[in-house]
Amino acid sequence: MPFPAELIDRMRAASRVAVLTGAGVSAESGVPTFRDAQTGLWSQYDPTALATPQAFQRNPRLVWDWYRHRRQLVESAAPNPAHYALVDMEQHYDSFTLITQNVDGLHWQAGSRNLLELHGNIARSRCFECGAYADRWSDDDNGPPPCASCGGLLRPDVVWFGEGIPSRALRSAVAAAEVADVFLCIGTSAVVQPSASLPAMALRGGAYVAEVNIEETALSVLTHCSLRGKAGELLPALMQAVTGQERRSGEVG
Ligand code: BV8
Ligand code: ZN
Repeated sequence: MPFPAELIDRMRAASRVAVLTGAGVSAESGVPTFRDAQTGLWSQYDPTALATPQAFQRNPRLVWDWYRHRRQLVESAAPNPAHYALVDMEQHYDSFTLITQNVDGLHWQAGSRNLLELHGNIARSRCFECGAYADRWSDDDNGPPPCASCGGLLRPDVVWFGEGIPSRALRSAVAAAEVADVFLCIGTSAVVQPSASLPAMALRGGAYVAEVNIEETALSVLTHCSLRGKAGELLPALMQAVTGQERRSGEVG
């Protein structure tokens, strides 16, 4: 695919690159995006209504089981060429920050390390009462397991709607966006705040802002260029156009 010359020039000249990813970057790994119609039992629920502390307090077992279902989906998923192209990008630039809204852990699994997980990670759980982390728990059918420290209920270590983003991660994400030479928005509907404000911060900081998405989003009009297509296809092609090297797909590091 021919990329806009200015995108290639800006990416070749850049020393600081920041990337914001959303659920679309994991779609080709078979992980349903947050707004994809939920399947089976979960099709009757609005995810934004389930991903709240109120929903957990009202029905801890329902919310826990929803995350158990999503954890199982993620456990059978593997990083796709989009994740690996972002690992290449991290190794190509002196200063690279990957900011993700995803909670599936696939960026880390692919080999990304300068990674900010703004919304947490469903592979981890912590106590709803005392906040103590649990690195393992009984994964049976009895709803949220008890906290080993205080007996409270375990919850997924994700940021729910109405909860604050971890402040250190958010500060680092804002700092990276404000100084970026190039800011890429990959596979996000750019609806959820405060993540959705990062591209505008990058623009204000003078960054060249580009988007990769299969459809137009609220962000598209803000960007210098909005590439229509799948992240798993466009990102490897973009990195090849910028560096002239082809990645052997699936190789980490
Ligand atoms: C906070 C974890 C304050 C849980 C998630 C200001 C204005 C308006 C609203 C607010 C505001 N400030 C706060 C709010 C409220 C709220 C909010 O933004 N609501 C929205 C619905 C309007 N924000 C919050 O509550 C945040 N907290 O600000 O609190 C505060 C401050 C201090 C102290 C206390 C409180 C917390 C937000 C975090 C919520 N948690 N996830 C879980 O996952 O279960 S967000 C969740 O939704 C996901 O993590 C994800 O980030 C988000 C969905 O967005 P996307 O990732 O973009 O996914 P989506 O499905 O929408 O889109 C996928 C895209 O991919 C599509 O565009 C599609 O076209 C594209 N695509 C698909 N396939 C491909 C592709 N693209 C490329 N290739 C493909 N193959
Ligand atoms: Zn506890």
